[in-house]
Parts: sequence; C-alpha cells; structure tokens
Amino acid sequence: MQIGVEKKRSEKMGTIQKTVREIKSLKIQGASKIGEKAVEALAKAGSESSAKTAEEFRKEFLKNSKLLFYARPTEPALRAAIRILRKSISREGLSAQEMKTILRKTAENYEKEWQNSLEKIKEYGAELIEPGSTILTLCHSTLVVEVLKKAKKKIKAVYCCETRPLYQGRITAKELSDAGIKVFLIADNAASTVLKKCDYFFTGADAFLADGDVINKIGTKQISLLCKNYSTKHYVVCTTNKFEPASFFGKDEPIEERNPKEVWEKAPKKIKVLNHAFDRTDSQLIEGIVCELGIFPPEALASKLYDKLKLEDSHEDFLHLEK
Ligand code: RUB
Repeated sequence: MQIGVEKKRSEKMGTIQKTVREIKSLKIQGASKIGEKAVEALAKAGSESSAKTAEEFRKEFLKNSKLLFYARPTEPALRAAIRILRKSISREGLSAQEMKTILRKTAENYEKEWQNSLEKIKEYGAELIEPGSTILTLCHSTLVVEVLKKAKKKIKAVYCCETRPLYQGRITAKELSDAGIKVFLIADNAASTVLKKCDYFFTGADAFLADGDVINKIGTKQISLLCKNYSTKHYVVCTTNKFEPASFFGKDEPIEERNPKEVWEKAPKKIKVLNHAFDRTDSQLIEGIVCELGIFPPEALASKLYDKLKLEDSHEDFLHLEK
C-alpha cells in the first residue's frame, strides 16, 4: 500500500523534483552517478520546457539547477557539471529552442567525456595492482568497482566494509561478486582485523581539495590512518572534476550531515545522534590519486589542476551558482 502511494507520488513529480529526491535519499548515490543523473535531468527538463523566450528558459534552468546544486552539499563534481551546462547556454542571442538543443548536446558530451575518463582510469588503476593482491574497500564508488573489475585476474579477494548506516558496501560486494571476484563483506569495525592481509585500500572521492586532502565516505580516514600501520597502500580513484577550485581561495568544503534517524531511528531523546556523511583524509596518508590524467601524489595533482584551470582571474565564478 505504502509502496503504491510512493510510486504514484513519484510518477506525478517532475523530472527535477524526482531526481533531487532520489539524490537526497541516496537512491542515486556516489559522486559520479549524482553528477550524471543531474545532467540528464536538466537536459530532460529543458527539452520538456514550454518556455517561449530565452529569458524564461534561462530563469527556469537556473531554478532547476539550484535545486540540484544544493541537493547534496559535499559534491564538487555535481556543481562542476551544472556549471558546464549553464555556461553552454550563456551566449547572448540564443533562442529558447536553440538552448534546448545545446543543453541536450552538452549533456551527451558530458556523458561521453565521463566514459572516456573512466576508460583511462580503469587502465591506470588496473595496471598498478600487483598480481595476487588482496584489497580493502569502503562504501560504493563506481570508479573503484570498475577498476577492480578490470583488474579481476590479478585480485585474490576484496574485503568490503559494509558502510553503516546505509550499507553502500553491500552494493560494492554484490557488483564485484557478480563480476566473479571473491568477496568478503565485513562490519566496518573489522577493518583492522583484515587489514594485515590487504595490499591496498581503494576508495573513491567526493571532493579533492587544494592541499591534496580527499573527502570521501565517513570511515575512510580512520582506515587510511590504520593503513600506515600495516603498510597497506591507500589509493583514491577519482575523476578530476571532483577537484574543488574554490578550496584554493580558502573556501572550506562542507561535510554533509544527514538525518540522525539513519543511524538510530528511535534513539532516546536525551541522546544526540550524529550522522556525518563524509570525512577528510590527509594528503600525507594517500599513496596516490588515480585519475584520467594518470596516477599522482595528491599535492602534485592539486597543483597540476590549479595550473590547468588557470584560476587566478575567475575564481569568484566557482563560489556561487548565481553569478
Ligand atoms: C559515496 C562515496 C563514494 C564517492 C565516489 O557516498 O563516498 O566513494 O562518492 O563515488 P554516498 P564514485 O553513498 O553517500 O553518495 O566513484 O561513484 O564517483
């Protein structure tokens, strides 16, 4: 009954509202999927728009993109994707119809570029894994899963932390096991018990910052710290669009705090339950970042990206969507 009501409600919802809702509830999770689905939704909403003038179309686009932009606060890739779409329709003199076409093409191009990056990341990542390796992972990262699938023949086993409170580690375990990799699912607090058997700790990233630090699912940092103890190498797999340019100008990346009920649904009132979605791992703890440009020490990659983006003159643009 409840499911039927939910289904009807979501059928009634517009593309943007539905996508925002799915991102917030983590039905769509992982930075890459969040970016991809937001781009798809904006292009679809654009194509369905009844706006007659360019001004109306842009206004509608801005309203929609703001809803998505703030759907999850720790997601530079989502923000970067939205900026790409916004820029694509910013030229003076475009008609609403032309903007629809441009948005669709930009969205297709975004997907193509992401696929190209993924192919490169799979090559670099699979190449670095030594034959007979055992690997520890946390949460669910599409990029990590794809690298491990590519390196399948060299992998002895993968330990997946279940990743409380929402258990995204189960998604990873299932995808790897379906791909024919030997998988062990462990409780998060068993990480140190298995770590001595692990050659690598592979994680994804939600944000990559100017000082080379990485923000990823809560629990990443504590395992990364433990890795030093067991000489396990922590590699982060991430596309460079997770780099947050504003971090060069002193803007701190916020850490999302989620509903405490995800941790303890009926906690006694006197207990304040905290539910941080992510944590920040020190660049010093990370062996390397595997991205579409190659594999780099975190700080070296941050300065490479800084040069690439030539930020000095346009940094304000990264701070606000409205600009
Ligand atoms: C997911 C998570 C992933 C990164 C990278 O957290 O921390 O490691 O988002 O994912 P959540 P990808 O489940 O809260 O979204 O490699 O797919 O971009």
